[in-house]
Amino acid sequence: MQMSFRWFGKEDPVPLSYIRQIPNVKYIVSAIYDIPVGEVWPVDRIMALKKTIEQAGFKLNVIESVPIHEDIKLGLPTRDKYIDNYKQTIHNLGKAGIPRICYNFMPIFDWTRSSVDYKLEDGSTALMYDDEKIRQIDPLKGDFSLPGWDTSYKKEELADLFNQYHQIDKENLWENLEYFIREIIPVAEEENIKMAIHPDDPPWDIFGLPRIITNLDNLKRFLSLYDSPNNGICMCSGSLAEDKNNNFPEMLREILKEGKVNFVHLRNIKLMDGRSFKESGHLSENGSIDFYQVMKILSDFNYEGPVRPDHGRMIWGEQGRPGYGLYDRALGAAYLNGLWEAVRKEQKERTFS
Ligand SMILES: [Mn+2]
Repeated sequence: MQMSFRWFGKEDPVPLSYIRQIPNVKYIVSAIYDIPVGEVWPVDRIMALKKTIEQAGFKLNVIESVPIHEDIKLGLPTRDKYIDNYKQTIHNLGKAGIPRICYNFMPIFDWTRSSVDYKLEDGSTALMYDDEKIRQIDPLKGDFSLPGWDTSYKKEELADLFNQYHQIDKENLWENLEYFIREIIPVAEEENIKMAIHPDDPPWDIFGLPRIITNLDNLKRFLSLYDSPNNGICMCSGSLAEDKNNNFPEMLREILKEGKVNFVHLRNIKLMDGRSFKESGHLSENGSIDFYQVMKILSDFNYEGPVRPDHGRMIWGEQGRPGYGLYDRALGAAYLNGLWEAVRKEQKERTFS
């Protein structure tokens, strides 16, 4: 298992030198954030990022994310140009020796929450999703902006995108995803890069926009689009467990069985009434996911790929990027390290007794 940590580049308030002091973290997950969606990532920019990370004592093991242009998701005639660009970016990442790419296929919006500073009982703050509040929001009216939204859209552009998505149902989105996957996975194979699709967060339709990477059946359907070790999944515990019907440890086992887990995100969430949930510390008893089970399953399958502690709470007065402060993610890493050591030693004892 490669214990990794997400870093947002030189703008990140958390420096690499601090991350270096978290036990067992030897890998960095990062991206180039100032290249417009759909443009090719130049080799020299990738090499510069890699060099910065290696000079700080890490390996760059996952690019999260290379975002996908809306024209690809919408299946517009212009998609081929953007798919060509995406292929070139995969080639360039391959030239730089990057082994994995994470991406998602959510229309318009990335992760969605109603609050980024919801107060938990212990005085820390966390991201939270209040289903009632989200239902009341019309993203085309008012000045609402939620974390995770691409703020580069003007209102008219957003309205235009919504109109285009009104013509798209889930099956159309599947077709567009399949078209994309059939084009890019052969390139990923050629470059020896493992692709990992991130599940939709939350795993249901938002603002009438279709979402399809949501549950075990859909993960399996996704894998059937193109059977290759290079076409895999980022098993994000928090995103998938937000749906009460999803049993994350069970889903993880199923996808590991198929050998298609290419990345793992580990964070806990606490389910609330209806579809609401709040994010919590990583400890199993603080949330709704049993991380002992999760780590045991990863160990049973001798998972050797990357994992990272996902969103943390804001604790000890830290100011920073919501979900991506240093302290609670470091606690998460330490906790996951402890579970990992225990399950590995248990497994060895079982093998030799
Ligand atoms: Mn995630």
